[in-house]
Amino acid sequence: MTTPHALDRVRLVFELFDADGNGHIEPADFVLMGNRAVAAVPGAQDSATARLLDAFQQYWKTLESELDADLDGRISFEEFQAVVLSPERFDATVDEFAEALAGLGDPDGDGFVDRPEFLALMTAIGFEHANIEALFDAFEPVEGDRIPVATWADGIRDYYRPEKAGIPGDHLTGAAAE
Ligand SMILES: [Ca+2]
Ligand SMILES: [Ca+2]
Ligand SMILES: [Ca+2]
Repeated sequence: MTTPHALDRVRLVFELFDADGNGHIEPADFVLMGNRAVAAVPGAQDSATARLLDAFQQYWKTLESELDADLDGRISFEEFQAVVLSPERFDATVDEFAEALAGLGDPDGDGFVDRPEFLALMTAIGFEHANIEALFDAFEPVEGDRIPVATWADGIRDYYRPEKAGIPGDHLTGAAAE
């Protein structure tokens, strides 16, 4: 079953993926998002940057093959909503995306994502500042105001599972000041 929070997330994810805001998800949106994310972490390793760009490419290819029902090379919101019907078809893609994004947030490779990198990356992807801060806090940062890379990666995976409820990622939908 999906939950109201999950449906909010589906709408938000669609709007985020439609990075140029033209009402459809297309390859250009993923290029735009990838470039923004990479620019957000100037100190990132080339390998981490390349991995994220590949993950974005793979994400588009999976969306296209799974959801482009009318085969016009782009995903409308109607088409996108089918993502909730069988989210497991996206598991491998989301998994790699989650690892790649969280990994990019750890440029010094110590296994932790500091708040500034988290803020920069999530802002680049299109989330609102207050929501990002609330999400970071919900991940219960440890000493040094940082979170384990794995915590963030798990959070991304949960976020893309429509059946999940009461997760930290809910801070990304609606008002952040709860
Ligand atoms: Ca678009
Ligand atoms: Ca289409
Ligand atoms: Ca780090």
